[in-house]
Amino acid sequence: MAQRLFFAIPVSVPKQMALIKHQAHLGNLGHVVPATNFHLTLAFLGNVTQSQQQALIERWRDLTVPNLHLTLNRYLHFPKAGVVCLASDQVPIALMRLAQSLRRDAARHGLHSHKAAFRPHVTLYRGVDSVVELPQPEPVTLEINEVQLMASQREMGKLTYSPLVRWRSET
Ligand code: 3AM
Repeated sequence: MAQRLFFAIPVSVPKQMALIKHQAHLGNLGHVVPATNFHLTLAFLGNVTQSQQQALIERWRDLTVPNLHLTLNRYLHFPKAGVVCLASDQVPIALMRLAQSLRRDAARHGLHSHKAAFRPHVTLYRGVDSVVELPQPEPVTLEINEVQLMASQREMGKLTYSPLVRWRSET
């Protein structure tokens, strides 16, 4: 059976708390993403079969995770996706390279092919139809030291994410 997979960076509990404060500050813009679902997507892979998944994990067995900080410093509304996120406008080169490598590998192996450039963000709301004006946010700095291969499932309308594999940075 195929699973919907993506590579993501997890958000620590203290940073989840900081992001909840942003949701409280912004109010009722759309469906509030629960804190346990906060993540920063590096590469969306789409539906992946068991054999594709095994091959993918084997190819990325030695994935090197950079150890760095990323400051999320602006709200973004992606109208097509109907989401509001806290995003970063300065992407560390090591993070950009990692996202690009994962995305290139996915496209090369018949998985999802991203058209838009990597723009690091954490989604705070889904189902946002229209946004008038978003204020300047209080920045949130994430510690990046882990990458997860996540499975996304929708059960009775509820979206849940489960980590299948975790890679941690060495330092
Ligand atoms: O919440 P974010 O944006 O970090 O947007 C989806 C979500 O990331 C993205 O994959 C993550 C887990 O679902 N995603 C879903 N469908 C997508 C698509 N067709 C997609 N990204 C690009 N293209």
